[in-house]
Amino acid sequence: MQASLADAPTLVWIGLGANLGERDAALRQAVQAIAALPGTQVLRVSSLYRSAPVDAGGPDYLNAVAEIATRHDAHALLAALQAIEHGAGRERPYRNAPRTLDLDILLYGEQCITTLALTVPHPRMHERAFVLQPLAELVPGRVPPGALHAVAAQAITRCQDSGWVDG
Ligand code: A4P
Ligand code: MG
Repeated sequence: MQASLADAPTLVWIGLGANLGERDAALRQAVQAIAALPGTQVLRVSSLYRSAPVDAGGPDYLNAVAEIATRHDAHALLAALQAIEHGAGRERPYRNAPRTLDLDILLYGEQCITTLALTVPHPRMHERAFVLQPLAELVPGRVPPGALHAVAAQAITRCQDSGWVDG
């Protein structure tokens, strides 16, 4: 694992979501697990947001966005995030099923990536207030003008500052 790490870190934004189980605890543990990845530092985490499911059913979600610096390439990072999801009991009975933890790579530096396993920027992020609002808190410059207005009808409430990362 260590040998595959790049010399220089890349700034990455990760979307976190959960709508089953202890949602708050799952997101906090996920942030800790990301921070424990080799060559990876969690720089900032947005507030927590409570949001109605979009294109999905089940209970309300808790969502947040984490800003990290990582020396993992994007596919290695995806694999690491999927291992964290698995550790949180994530099951995939059908598309957009309720979940104990979802970790999506929203932005990986300035890169555009299209492979079978990975599309970055995340292909649906600009349709979703639960991504755009926490992302805009951290990096307003990465949210296109008018994008927040376009999703204003989606039900979402800012809960609190996460207080998960010092600074
Ligand atoms: N994949 C491709 N690109 C990416 C990427 N940038 N980041 C592939 C992460 N994964 C990416 O994902 C399916 C496959 O997408 C992965 O194997 C990976 O190779 P998944 O997490 O297994 O399945 P999913 O969760 O059904 O897909 P995804 O893309 O996470 O779903 P969405 O479109 O993000 O929607 N409503 C609210 N309020 N809050 C939510 O968090 N989430 C969803 C999930 C729907 N509605 C929601 C929320
Ligand atoms: Mg996902």
